[in-house]
Amino acid sequence: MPTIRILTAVPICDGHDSAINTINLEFVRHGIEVVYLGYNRSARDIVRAAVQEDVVAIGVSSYNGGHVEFFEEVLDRLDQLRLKPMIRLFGGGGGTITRDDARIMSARGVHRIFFAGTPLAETLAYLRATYSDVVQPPYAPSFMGTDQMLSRELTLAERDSAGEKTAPEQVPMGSKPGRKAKVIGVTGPGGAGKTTLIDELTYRFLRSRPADQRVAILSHDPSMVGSGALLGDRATIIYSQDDRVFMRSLATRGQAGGLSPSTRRCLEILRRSEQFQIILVETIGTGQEAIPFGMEGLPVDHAVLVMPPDYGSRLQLQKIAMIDSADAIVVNKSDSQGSRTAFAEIEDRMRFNQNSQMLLRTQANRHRDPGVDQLFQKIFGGG
Ligand code: B12
Repeated sequence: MPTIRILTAVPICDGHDSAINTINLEFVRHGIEVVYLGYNRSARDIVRAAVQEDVVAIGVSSYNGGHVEFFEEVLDRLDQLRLKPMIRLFGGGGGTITRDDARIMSARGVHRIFFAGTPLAETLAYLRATYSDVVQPPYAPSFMGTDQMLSRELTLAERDSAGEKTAPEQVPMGSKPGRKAKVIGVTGPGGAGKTTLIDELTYRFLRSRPADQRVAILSHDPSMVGSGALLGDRATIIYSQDDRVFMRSLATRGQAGGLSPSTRRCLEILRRSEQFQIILVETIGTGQEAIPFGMEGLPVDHAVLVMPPDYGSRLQLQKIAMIDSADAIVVNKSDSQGSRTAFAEIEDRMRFNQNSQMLLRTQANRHRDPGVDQLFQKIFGGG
């Protein structure tokens, strides 16, 4: 049975995210993969993300009172992309969505509204009954070159890698091996700031490169027991809301080491699409033994290890395998206590390595950080 992948979000001018956070977790606990876009999101952002993530449905949690118009705008945008029948829209908003409103919304194409007091089991049963057997077929050639087509190729590759049923047609692998995109792998322990760093690098790419250049991001999150996953990096990577960015979230689906069983194929599809100058691959938070990139892992042009300053004692550093193979090691959160010591200890640890690695200090959570500028210059290179 295909894994159900949905996208959830809270509309623009709305910060009521506690309901959707609860609902997301319930879905994930029951095997659903949920791409969470966050709160205060426009209809345009929601539809762009739904396309790139190739979800079967969008769930919107709306409390700001503008639900009739907002849901309609989402549907209109899906319609413009010829996706309205394929990606369904459902949601809730407690007592702010009345039954009369829901009737209007339903007449305009909203698939289901959940009212105040609905048991979570009922929302889950709806997902299972409606989306369990949806097997997305490849797109018709008229979609060639669109993000829809590309993201469907990724879906088929993901399903094929997981041994799931795919549509009867062959799983496409893009065209010829094309112009080379530069591939940058970003890894490191959970909480080091990888996602924020990627957001800042993406911002620099958008700002400094010509408007016809695009960047792709393949981001990973861990699958939970029961095989659902909360794919939440889009909520942090705010520059993924730019049309020049194509972002896809992958769950690890039981594979150890930081990547997913389909990463290699997905990367190849992105490369062969010839749409991107740069492809960023972000692992989940990794452990000491993980070497997700390089000779033993996914081939990349540059492997970046992001370290938090609070890794523990100096002895811990001896055990982190990626320190030996990363091209760049970044000590992030350089404003935190201990970052100078961390920098010195890692520098010392790197002395034993034969290869020419670079060590940088960054503070990715502030704009215009000179350390991030330096990293960008070194690994993205000239336009
Ligand atoms: C909690 C809350 C807050 C918290 C929000 C915390 C957070 N991070 O979410 C705080 C205190 C911060 C807050 C602030 C505000 N709030 Co407020 N808030 C509420 C409150 C009390 C509960 C909403 C809630 O989370 N319910 C819990 C969920 C789990 O249950 P539920 O709502 O019944 O939803 C069910 C279904 O609808 C369904 N569902 C809901 N969403 C989805 C989505 C999907 C995909 C699915 C499948 C199902 C589903 O699942 C639930 C399960 O049964 C409501 C009043 C109320 N009783 O509804 C006001 C309410 C929504 N807030 C209101 C207002 C006005 C505000 C403020 C503007 C107040 C102010 N002047 O500052 C601010 C705005 C903040 C912002 N940035 O947007 C108004 C909105 C009025 C309107 N739209 O006409 C309400 C209705 C209160 C009122 N009666 O005036 N609020």
